[in-house]
Amino acid sequence: MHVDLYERIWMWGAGGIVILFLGTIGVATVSQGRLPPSHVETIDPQSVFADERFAERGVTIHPDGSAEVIMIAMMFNFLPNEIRVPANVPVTFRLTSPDVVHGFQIVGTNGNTMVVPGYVSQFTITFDTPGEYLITCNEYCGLGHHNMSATLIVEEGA
Ligand SMILES: [Cu+2]
Repeated sequence: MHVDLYERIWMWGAGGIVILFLGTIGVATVSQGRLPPSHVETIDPQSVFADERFAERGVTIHPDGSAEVIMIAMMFNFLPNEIRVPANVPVTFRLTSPDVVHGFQIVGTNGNTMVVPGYVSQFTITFDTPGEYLITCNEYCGLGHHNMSATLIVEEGA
């Protein structure tokens, strides 16, 4: 079958772009630890506040030194609104929403997830630079979306 030369060039060009994009994702996955959110755990969005997993919110330090943060993202706030975690230990964030889809982005870090009603979003991250970090909602969630933020304070380890 005859394929025109220009057609052939475009086909190889388009194929090359696909390989370049997939390669970029592959390199970022391996070298920067970028992973899609993969924690599938469901929750009834109507009873988030009564659910024992989210009844008590805040930071828990486990005996092995790692930390766990329980947080609710809702219109138009994060509960709790200010959290303190130690540096250089794995910090596991567990989030859910009682209303609409929100975002949870720790600005300047790799910590970023969607918070979808009906699901528990979970990811683990280690902060090696102490300081104050801004947490923002990066999914448009309504009229107060631009005010939806929280503060993360990473403290020097003991
Ligand atoms: Cu929001």
